[in-house]
Amino acid sequence: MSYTKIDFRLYLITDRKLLGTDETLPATVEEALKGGVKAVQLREKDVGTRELLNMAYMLRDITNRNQARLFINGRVDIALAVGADGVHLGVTDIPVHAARRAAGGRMLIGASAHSVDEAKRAEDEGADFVTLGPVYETPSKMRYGKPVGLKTIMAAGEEVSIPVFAIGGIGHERVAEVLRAGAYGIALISAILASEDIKSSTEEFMRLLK
Ligand code: 3NM
Repeated sequence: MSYTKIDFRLYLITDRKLLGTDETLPATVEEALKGGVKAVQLREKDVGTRELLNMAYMLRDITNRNQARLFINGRVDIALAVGADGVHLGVTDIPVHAARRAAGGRMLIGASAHSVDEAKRAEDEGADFVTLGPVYETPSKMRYGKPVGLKTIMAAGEEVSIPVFAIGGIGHERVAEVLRAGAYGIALISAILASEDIKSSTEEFMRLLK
């Protein structure tokens, strides 16, 4: 099986609410890119369409300059408008099959899954990869439900053919075990965006994922 389309193992998701008052999202993402991250998902759920579009243009510019991929959470229209590499869809967004029909082969589609069944459905509908979690308790995110644990990552490895990114509470100390459980990569927010030194935190993840 070929995963050549998914040429990254670390998937950084944004949440500008975690940034300090003197930090901006573009500058912070750029630090992570300098640290080696090659895929960024713009996920800012509470902003209006035009503000989101502006953020997307800014991140497109920065990710292009750093040869990194850009995904837009939930919004196929914005992803197409800014020439993003892909879209990332949650279970209440436009379904994967409809996004695939709209975007054809022009865009990568990532999908959020919270169980092996959801991951399988995403694959059947045409997703290129899934995030699966929350694997661990994640302080900000009890809203994602109870942790699904490593056993769900292991089960997905048996039943799902597209790459699975473990998400939810992933820090440096968890990388080895999620990879051992069969995850292709990791997706995360706070272990990079809330760290004191964004670039060196990212570099450490890159080293652990080698
Ligand atoms: N999705 P952190 S958990 C955005 O389980 C998101 O689908 C999840 O943040 C899911 O790396 C999550 O700070 C939050 O734990 C990830």
